[in-house]
Amino acid sequence: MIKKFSLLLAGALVCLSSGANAAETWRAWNIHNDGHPNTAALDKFAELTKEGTKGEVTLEVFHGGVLGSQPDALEQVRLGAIEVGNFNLGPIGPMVKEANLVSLPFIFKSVPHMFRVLDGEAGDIISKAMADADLKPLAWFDAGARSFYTQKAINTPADVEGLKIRVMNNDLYTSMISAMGGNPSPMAFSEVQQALKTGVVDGAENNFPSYKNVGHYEVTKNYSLSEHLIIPECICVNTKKFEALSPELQEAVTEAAKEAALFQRELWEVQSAEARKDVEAAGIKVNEIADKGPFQEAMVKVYDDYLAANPDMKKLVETAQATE
Ligand code: BDP
Repeated sequence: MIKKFSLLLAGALVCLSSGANAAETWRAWNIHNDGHPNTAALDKFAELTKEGTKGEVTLEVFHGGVLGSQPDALEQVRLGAIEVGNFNLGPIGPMVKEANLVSLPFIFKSVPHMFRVLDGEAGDIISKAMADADLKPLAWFDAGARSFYTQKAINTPADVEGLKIRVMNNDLYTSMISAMGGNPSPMAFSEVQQALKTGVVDGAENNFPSYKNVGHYEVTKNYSLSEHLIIPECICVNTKKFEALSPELQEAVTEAAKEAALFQRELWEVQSAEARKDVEAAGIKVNEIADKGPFQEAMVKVYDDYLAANPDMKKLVETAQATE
């Protein structure tokens, strides 16, 4: 009897350590609420993962940032306390140097250009560096372009002078605002609306869906189309958790992520146009900037300082710039 029991126990241990049949439940972090394209895309990712892995991997998605701020959630995924998240590459830059490429203002000519860079050599280098840092990207989401919103319209870099502008956590963004004479204020996304309302900051910058979805448009009157940052987002997973899956399950989860990303990109196109219309209907003035040249010129110092401090990033920057 004892022998039989120990054999059974040994068998169970082998099974557990190989991970063979152990069904997994992964926690997924999302900062956005209902009505944002990424929320729908993450629900889709969960559905496709369950289907593709035949229930071997189940995702429990936590929307609305309830598992913490983005920098905290990134640390949690790196530690494996949360398995997966939809992250913006902006706050990843301070953790993974290569990912900072995308946070250089005006590095991409357009969203399609950004995807071409990510699909090429530069994208491979960024993906590998992120995976080495336990943030393996499985697919890329569209996050449009970020523009400034403030009480008065912004047409030139001089209009930013003296304004306190909220930015995401990344020194490149503080340099970007300082280069225009503004006062950068790094702050968690969840605090921005209150900060705008109480005048702690004079403005912020984001894409239309985020501007609308969390009510920032209720407390700022002008959205000026500077489009200074085009930052991709990822479905990123803790590398060790991912690699502990069988090759078949890895493939199924990757497929689910890629399909969810295609779904997200379609949704993004429709819903960001809708978000723009909605805020305009609510009285927001969307201000076209006739000439973005002066903004780009103001960023020369940001590039110079950045490359002087990070000479090893020069090649990656050149690769992105040379991508058609
Ligand atoms: C949104 C991103 C989100 C960021 C947020 C921000 O989707 O990941 O946290 O901007 O500005 O567009 O913090």
